[in-house]
Amino acid sequence: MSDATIKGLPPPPVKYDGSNQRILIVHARWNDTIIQALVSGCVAKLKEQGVKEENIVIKTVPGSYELPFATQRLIAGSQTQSSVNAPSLLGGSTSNLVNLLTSDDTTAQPGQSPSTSTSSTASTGPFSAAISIGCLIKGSTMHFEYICDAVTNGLMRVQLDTGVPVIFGVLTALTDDQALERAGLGRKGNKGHNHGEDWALAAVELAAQSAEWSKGNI
Ligand code: RBF
Repeated sequence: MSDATIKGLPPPPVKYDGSNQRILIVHARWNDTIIQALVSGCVAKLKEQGVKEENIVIKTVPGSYELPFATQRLIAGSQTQSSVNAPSLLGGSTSNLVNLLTSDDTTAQPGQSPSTSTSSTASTGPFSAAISIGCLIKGSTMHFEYICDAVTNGLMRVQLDTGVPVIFGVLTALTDDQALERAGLGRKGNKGHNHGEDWALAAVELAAQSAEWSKGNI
């Protein structure tokens, strides 16, 4: 029997270049096995699209309910960080500018993860896109319904309010097996597919397109 399906995402029309992008991943820690697989798949695919490891910033929150707040605050924080680090052409001294241009400190501190590196190749620009990752699995109370609703609406609000694309990386599964299969970890002869990979592609695509749209290139 054919298992062909009409569902799903076809490959993008062009390969988008993530080499100038700074991407935020915020993930919940609930349902850790699923989350770890989704985040790994997402990071690997971001790198395949050219995003530099040092420009992938990973932050965590306890559960999915915390994702909208953390995503919004981190996007705002990256905009503050960007303006604090921008060289001032009016007030800054020439020697500061020269130092900035000639600085060759590209070494991360020992034990530092790429995302917290102070390497000068790491961007301090505002995030080009955010990927908010969580996994909700239905239990016996109404928590699932309320959290799914709040997180979905919250993340949509964050992207529309900030103008920064926020990718909806939240699995809303009715069973453990549904969640495992959507993280590429299925255990019933069907490994499924790691949706974290798709979220990475969506982030790079939206970041690239949004940057062009902002310049009036439609
Ligand atoms: N967070 C998740 O990310 N996934 C879940 O499946 C999940 N289930 C929850 C079930 C219950 C009964 C409770 C109380 C919380 C759950 N949370 C879950 C945590 C939630 O997103 C949040 O971290 C806490 O409610 C604290 O705000």
